[in-house]
Amino acid sequence: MTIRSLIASLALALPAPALAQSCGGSFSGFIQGLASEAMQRGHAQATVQSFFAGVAQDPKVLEADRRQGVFQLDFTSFARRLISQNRIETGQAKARQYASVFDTIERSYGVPRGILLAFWAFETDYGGFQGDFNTLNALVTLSHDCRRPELFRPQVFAALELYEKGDFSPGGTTGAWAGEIGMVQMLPGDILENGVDGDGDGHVRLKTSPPDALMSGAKMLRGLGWQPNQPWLQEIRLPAQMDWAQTGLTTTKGASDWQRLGVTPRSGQWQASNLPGSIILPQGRNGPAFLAYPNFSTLFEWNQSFTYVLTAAYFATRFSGAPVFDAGNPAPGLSGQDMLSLQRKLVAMGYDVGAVDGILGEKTRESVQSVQQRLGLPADAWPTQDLLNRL
Ligand SMILES: [Ca+2]
Repeated sequence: MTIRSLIASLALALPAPALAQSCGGSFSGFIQGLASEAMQRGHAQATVQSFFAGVAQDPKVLEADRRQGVFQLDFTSFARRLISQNRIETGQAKARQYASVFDTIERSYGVPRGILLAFWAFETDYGGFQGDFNTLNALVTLSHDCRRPELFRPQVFAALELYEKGDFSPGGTTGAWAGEIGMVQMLPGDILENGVDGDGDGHVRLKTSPPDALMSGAKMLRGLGWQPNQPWLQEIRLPAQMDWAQTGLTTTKGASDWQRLGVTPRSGQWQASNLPGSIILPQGRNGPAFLAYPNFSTLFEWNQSFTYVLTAAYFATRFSGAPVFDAGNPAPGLSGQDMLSLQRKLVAMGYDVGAVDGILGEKTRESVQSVQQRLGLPADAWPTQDLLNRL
């Protein structure tokens, strides 16, 4: 999980006392500030002291944070890297092994097993690689760092609450560099709010208990707006010509309206005739094509990356029998450097591309689509070298 869920979990944070020192300064002074705030929040001094006793800055966490977002694969390459027959078979075996857990989840939260298997696979390879960063050190390091302390500081206090419940070890809890813990990589604040003791041992153990991790992840997705018994993604076939400006997440239509425009399911029937759907063309009009239903957008609460979310959503469909996607014959994408130049040109023209980061995210896609329209090009939101040359 990334920043989006951090932002979401901010809303859960206790009303904080005025923050004397919100970031930076000497590390030991910073820890003293955290400790006194914890005591103002009502935590016992002895608890606070033992919680922060061994905390240390972790320079590797800062390195990982600075490395983020400099590289992105297109959907087809990313999907081929993350999805293998072996990974699908392992997921199917997990689905059998934990069938009763998944049945309970589907009854209680309406989140299908494929979605959870996809996140379990992508986040930690089904629990195999959960990260070995000390979680408290990671959270405190990122709170002390002045890049976005407001996102991480509440997570330190959430970890303290988990510690009081016996579900966090300052010296022993490890996970991802940004503080996510366990099989599906949840942040302390999300664990506090959504942690479920799925195996009934009295604790929420997201690192070692698949039932705990899967149920907690499902509860979180349900809370983020997942709608039970609704599809999330379906592969489609496109007509040779259509108004490409109608593709993208901002345009929604019912299946019959899409059908009238010549759009059809790649196989079988429409999964929902009564739900609004958006056409997603991750690599333009000659590449893969999907219809995204409302549940698809919920997945962005888990991870902000368009390619990650689409790949996870597609992988999830494989567990309900979807075939290997048709990769088509898309125009080659831009390199990271060219994507940066494109974004800078778009910004200079007055477009909002979000962060100028060399990544084709949702806002950059929307800007590309609109500049394509302005130039009279097929507005499929897929930037090519030709488009870059014209700007
Ligand atoms: Ca448990």
